[in-house]
Amino acid sequence: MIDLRSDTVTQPSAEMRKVMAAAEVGDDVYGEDPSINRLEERIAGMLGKEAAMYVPSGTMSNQIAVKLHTQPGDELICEENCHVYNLESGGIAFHSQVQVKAIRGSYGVMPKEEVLNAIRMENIHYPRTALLSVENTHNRAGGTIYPLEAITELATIARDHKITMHLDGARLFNASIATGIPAADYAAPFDTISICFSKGLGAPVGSALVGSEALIRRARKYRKIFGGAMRQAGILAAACLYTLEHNIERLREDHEKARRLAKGLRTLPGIDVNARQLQTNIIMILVDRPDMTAFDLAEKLYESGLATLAVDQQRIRAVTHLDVDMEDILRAIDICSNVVAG
Ligand code: TLP
Repeated sequence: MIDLRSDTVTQPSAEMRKVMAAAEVGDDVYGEDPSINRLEERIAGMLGKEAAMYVPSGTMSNQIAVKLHTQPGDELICEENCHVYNLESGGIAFHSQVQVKAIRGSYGVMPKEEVLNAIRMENIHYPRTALLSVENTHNRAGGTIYPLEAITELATIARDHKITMHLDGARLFNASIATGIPAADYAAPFDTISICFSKGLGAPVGSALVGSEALIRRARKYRKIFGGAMRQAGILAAACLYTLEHNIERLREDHEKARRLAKGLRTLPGIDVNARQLQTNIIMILVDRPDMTAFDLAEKLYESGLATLAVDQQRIRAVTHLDVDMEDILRAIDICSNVVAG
């Protein structure tokens, strides 16, 4: 099976497993796991922030960030298809009792006028606008990059209105590799950043929430409350450290594989890939055929040995990653071609 459902599906490599087996560990609830401490220091440094906290998932780091920046009854502004709002099981309401003002974006980018309009004035009837959340790269928009200029504009607006900013940077290194802009430059305007080691970087488990010393100290309390404080998890952190050493630069290979896949698929009747979405490792395959929906096509592809993810009636998501090579991509194109030809 060629698995293009997500870049979360990768297996730890033999070399990574060796590093994991040799990892120094300790009880992280006491702050005594050397591997976790090293990882936290390293990722904070890479993003130009003071501190970081290792957590089991990107969902947890996003949700802790929302909790950190808000009070019950507050409002959060985000793009309408973003992960934190749509794909975290209602966590914003469940954990933080916060409501969402969702803004329609273009390729994941919120028009700054809309963000300005969404900010609540001081009025007894209104919730307080507490947080602006940005996703870079944007998953559902097709791995699109949030341009640095657009982020800078948002930061000015947020500062003027005393609103904090969170970055869901699950795939921030993909943006950085694609544009050549250092991850720290993207991270600079944000109060907190969530980074995932278990997406394109290829670690089996874990994300980090990154920010100031003061925010991360408070975040550690929420991690405990959320049940995410782990013990000898340095064995996992060692794999994350390994990915920071070995797997960032190679993200460009994933982007190249995505472009190759798109090129092959575009030639098929009733199948298209929007060129503007083709910026990193996620491709949204547009299905416009009288004989099948995206769900039907994804099912047929699966039966033929290609796993993808239909996200709605018209779109299938395919994600390239380190466990598929160019040969797999060419085979994937063949499978699509045969299935579409019936
Ligand atoms: N995304 C997963 C699924 O949840 C859809 C995927 O396969 O892409 N932020 C972004 C932008 C994400 O794409 C994801 C995972 C998360 C946060 C959450 O990370 P995890 O799965 O570690 O909780």
